[in-house]
Amino acid sequence: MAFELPPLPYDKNALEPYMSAETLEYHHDKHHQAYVTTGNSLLEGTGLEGKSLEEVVQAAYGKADLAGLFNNASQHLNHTHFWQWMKPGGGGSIPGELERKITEDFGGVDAFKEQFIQAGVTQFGSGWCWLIIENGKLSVTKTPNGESPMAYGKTALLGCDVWEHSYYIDYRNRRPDYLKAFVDNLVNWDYVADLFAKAS
Ligand code: MN3
Repeated sequence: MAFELPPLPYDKNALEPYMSAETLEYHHDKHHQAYVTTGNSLLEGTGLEGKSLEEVVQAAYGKADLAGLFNNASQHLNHTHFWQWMKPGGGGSIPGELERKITEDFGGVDAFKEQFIQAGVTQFGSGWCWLIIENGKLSVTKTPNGESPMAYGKTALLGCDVWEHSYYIDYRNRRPDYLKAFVDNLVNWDYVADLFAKAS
């Protein structure tokens, strides 16, 4: 099955002022589209054409001859979630069961937010920061470039893209400000809670 660019689940200006329509024009219409287009051309002839996106990502991970396919397919998977990890009027209250689990595993919502932002700030160069669940426990991690915990079968509940293309138009070099706006004003906690429920 060929990769396809999913439509944004909201209007391009719906995340303003925290993420501009211009950022989404570049990030969704050009960057994500490029991962889809390049991924499709690199998928051809690999024998992985009939697999799901997740299966392609996991099959290509760590294989030198499939590195290009991995980068593009993994970024396609990451971004497909990323658009849903945000919503207009996001941030705010966290569904009860997830909030309790965050408090249990991090000591509080603010402590989680601090760790998540810190992971994004300290990811040197391009990459992502993540909230994952493993063996019933939540933790924060970060990955370089197009890699994600999903590449090695872990469950990502929330991820934030810290490639410069994600924030440079709106925040220039101020990655910490972008991450703070993401956790305080953009996160779609209902989507995170759905993923949490499926993983529990
Ligand atoms: Mn990106």
